[in-house]
Parts: sequence; structure tokens; C-alpha cells
Amino acid sequence: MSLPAAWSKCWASQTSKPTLWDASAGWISRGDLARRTKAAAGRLFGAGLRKGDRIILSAAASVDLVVAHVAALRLGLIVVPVNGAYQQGELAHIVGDAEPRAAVVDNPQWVRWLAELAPEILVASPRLDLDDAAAPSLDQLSSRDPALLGYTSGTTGVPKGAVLTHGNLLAGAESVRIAWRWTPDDRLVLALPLFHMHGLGVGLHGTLLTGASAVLLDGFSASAVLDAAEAHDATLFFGVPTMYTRLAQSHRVSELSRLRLCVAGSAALPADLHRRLGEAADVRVLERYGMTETIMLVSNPYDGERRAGTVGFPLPGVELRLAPDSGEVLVRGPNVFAGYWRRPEATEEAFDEDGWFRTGDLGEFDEEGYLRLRGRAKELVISGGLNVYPREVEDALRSHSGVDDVAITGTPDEEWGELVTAWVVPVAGNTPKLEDLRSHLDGVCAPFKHPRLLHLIDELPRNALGKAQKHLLG
Ligand code: MLC
Ligand code: AMP
Repeated sequence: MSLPAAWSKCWASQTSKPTLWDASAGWISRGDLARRTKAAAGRLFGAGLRKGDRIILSAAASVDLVVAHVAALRLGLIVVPVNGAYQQGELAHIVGDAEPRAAVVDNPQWVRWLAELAPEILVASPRLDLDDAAAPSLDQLSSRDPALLGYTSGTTGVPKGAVLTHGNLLAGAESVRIAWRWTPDDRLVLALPLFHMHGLGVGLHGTLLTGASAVLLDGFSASAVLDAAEAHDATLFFGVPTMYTRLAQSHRVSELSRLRLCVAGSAALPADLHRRLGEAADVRVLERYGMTETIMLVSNPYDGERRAGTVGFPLPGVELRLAPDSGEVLVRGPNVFAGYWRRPEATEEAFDEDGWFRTGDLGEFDEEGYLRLRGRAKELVISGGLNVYPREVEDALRSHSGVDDVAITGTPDEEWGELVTAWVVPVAGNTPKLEDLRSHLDGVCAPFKHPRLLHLIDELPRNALGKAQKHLLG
């Protein structure tokens, strides 16, 4: 089945039931969503978009953005969600690779960049300010049709588009619907961006599949989340660990206990934070583990102990094992993506000979079978739930006149999980400061990728093959 086919089953009944809220639209009902997405699909069709065309979606969370997303899927377009903090070069890579025919964006700078990069692309705001036109017959899709290109660097190399089919995304949403006892009466406070798997594939798609409702916030603050939970009688909150750190610092933290379930993921939730939230708010946060390529994989149990420092057990439908030599987490299942967009070699490398997807994460099972992630085989820094690929930042810093050699690592940090850290061998007589490096990256890399710490060193430790041995830094 396709996502719209599954969702429209809900829309066909209880049409006046509230489904989505944002600050400007207020509540819209199931019936409104069905009507508005049909009208929006008509406008996209009238503008010449056809099944299989790619459409970039990048904007703050809103009902309009959800309508554009659902309309695109109903028409069979392939949605390419992109982080709005990306700079021109980062956007150019995705535009060149995905070859989108349209982009729905709310950043005026992006409108200019897109006009320069690819003037043939149709650019619209999330309101889809296009001419009205009749929609063709919608929702004519199979589970194998691609629905999303999720850009990620995977375990190595440049960002590539993970092709997620309708079937993958349905399996991903269905597994957490079952595991977390999601029901139509649930109401999610959704303060995550809709351009990553956590907010989009779990928060939004789970809500639509279940026929539940969600309060969309266009950014995160502890008070906005707690206000929304109270004002709308919410039952669920999903967040990255940085959000939970900030909630734990709020004097209102005990208000989290009004929620039925708080889920954390996208980066490791420190065991100590898990305990503190338990004590301060009587909340047993449920930690789970996922990836762009696989949607959700592993979750602590809804019933039973939610064990701090672990991610729990494989979700329904997910097969998981550890590679005997390295302990790398390997997975299989209907949730696992169809391959990287136009990159057969990268796709082949990502799977072993028996079709298991290599996650690049290292794990071990504790005595009761809870999975503990104990590191990564891939080079990756996760800051505030956002992935930073060291190679990309290193390459951009090498062109600084004061940088002779550089390595990027992550330094553990209570608020951000990891802080992007630069280890620089300076050019004699031209030692750069942290601010110099950061401004060198302005306009090149999104701000969340900029180093927050700088260490000056005489040389980088390298192995016999010349590869930097980052584990020896620090
Ligand atoms: C913002 N900044 C960050 C940052 N987010 N810096 C490092 N890491 C981040 N994640 C920068 C801003 O550019 C700004 O820089 C400064 O921090 C202050 O911004 P802020 O107002 O404090 O940040 P805020 O808007 O509060 O954002 C923090 C955040 C956000 C945690 C709410 O980063 C966020 O929404 N993260 C969630 C990302 C996510 O959805 N991940 C899921 C990936 S899917 P300056 O220089 O201008 O001051 C996935 C799969 C899975 O991983 O398993 O889920
Ligand atoms: P992304 O490529 O953005 O989807 O990020 C996926 C990566 O985030 C995974 O491969 C893990 O390294 C990491 N991740 C997700 N959830 C968790 C978690 N609960 N604990 C530790 N790491 C996590």
C-alpha cells in the first residue's frame, strides 16, 4: 500500500476530527486535510509536475508545509526534504544530484540561490501560490514507488539520496504505531523539523497513519512545548536529547508528566539525563534508535523497563544482528530503503552479501537482550540531533590560509551531545582563531557544522597509510 492510500482510510471516517494544528491555521480536520491536499495536488499537476518528479521541501513546520508534502505524495512526486540551514554549496549538491523539478521553500535567500542554480525549477512558498487546476486521479501508487529521497552521507562520502519507498515509510510508521500503542486519541507535540526522519517519518507519518493529531511548532523551546502540551491536552512528545536537556533545565519540567509517552532519539540520551527526568518529572523517557535509510529500528519497550543507556529491542518487522567480527549493527526488513539515488556502487557497499544493511553503528546486547550502541564505525559527529560529517568540514577548512592540516571530531557535551571540534596544524606565522575558522565556513557549510572548539597541534597522528588516527586526539 502507499502512504496516501493508508492515510485516506482515516480521512474517510470521522471527517470533522481535528488532525493538525499550527499557530496560524488553528486546527484543521481530517476532511480539511483531504480536501486541501487534493486542491494542492491539482495546483502541482497544473504546474506540470508528474509522477516520479522530485520536489524539494524545506520550510519551518506548518500546516501548509504538511499539505504540500501530502499533496506531492498523493500525486506520486518524490519528496526531497532539505534542512533550511544549508548554504548555497550544500543546496547546489542536492539540486545537482536529485534534479528536482520544483521546490517548496520559505527562505528568501534560497529563492535567489535556486534561481541562480537552476532557473528551470518551479519555486513556490509552502502556501503553494500556484494557479488552481483540477487534480488527476490521486493516490494511484504501489508500495514500491519511491516517496522520499533522504539526503545523508551514509557511512562514507558525499551526501547521497536514500530512496525510501511508500512501503518503507509505511513499515516504519506502522512499527512504532504498534510498539508505542499509538491510537487515534493521541495528540503529539511536534517541535522537530519536518525535513528529517524523526519529525517527518516518525512524528508526522505516524500521526497520519494512526488517525491521531499533532500540534506543529515551528521551532523548539521548552516553554513552547509545555504550553502546547497543556493547551491542547497532548499525550505524546518526541525529541532529540538536546531538547530533553533543555526541558530538564526548565523549572516546569514536572509538567512533562501530563504526557502519556516521551520518546527520545537521533542521538544517545545520556543515562544520567534519563534518570534525572525520572526523578524530576516522573517520566520514563523511551529511547529508540533509527536512521534515515531505515526509519526506526530499535526501541525500548512500552511496557517493562525502559533501560537508560540502551535503545532496547528490534521493532516489529525489523531483523537485527551484530557482525561477528566488528559488532556492527546489521539490519533487514520492509523498513530498509531501496538504495541510494543513482549510486549503484554506494548501494552495493551498503549491504552485505546476504542483503543486510550495514548501519555503521557498533552495538552489543546486554544480558537481557537490550541493544546498547557503543560507538560508530562511520565518521560522524551528532550535534543537537543533527549529523555533521567530518570530511565535509575538513575539506572546507583546508582552504583557509592558516590551516596546514585539520581533523574534525566530536567532544562530548551535556547540552549538544557532541561539539564539533577542529584539530588544526597551523601554517607557521598564521595561526587561525576559532572565529576565523567559523567565518571561513560562513556561506559554505550550515552553521550547525561550524566548529565550536579549536585545538592547535603540531601534527596529526596518522597511520602508515596516512589516514588520520582521530581516536588518538584529545
Ligand atoms: C542550532 N544550532 C546548532 C544546532 N541547532 N548548533 C549545533 N548543533 C545543532 N543541532 C546553532 C544555530 O545555528 C545558532 O547558531 C545557535 O545554535 C543557537 O541556536 P538555538 O536557537 O539555540 O538552536 P535551536 O533553534 O534551539 O536548535 C536546537 C535544536 C535543533 C536542538 C532544537 O538543532 C533541532 O531541532 N534539532 C533536531 C534535529 C533533528 O530533527 N534531528 C533528527 C535527524 S533524523 P548561531 O551561530 O547563529 O548562534 C535521525 C534519525 C533518527 O537522526 O534516529 O531520528
Ligand atoms: P541520520 O543519518 O541522520 O538518520 O542519523 C542516524 C544515526 O543517528 C544513526 O546511525 C546513529 O548513529 C544515530 N542515532 C539515532 N538514534 C540514536 C540513539 N538513540 N542513540 C545513539 N545514536 C543514535
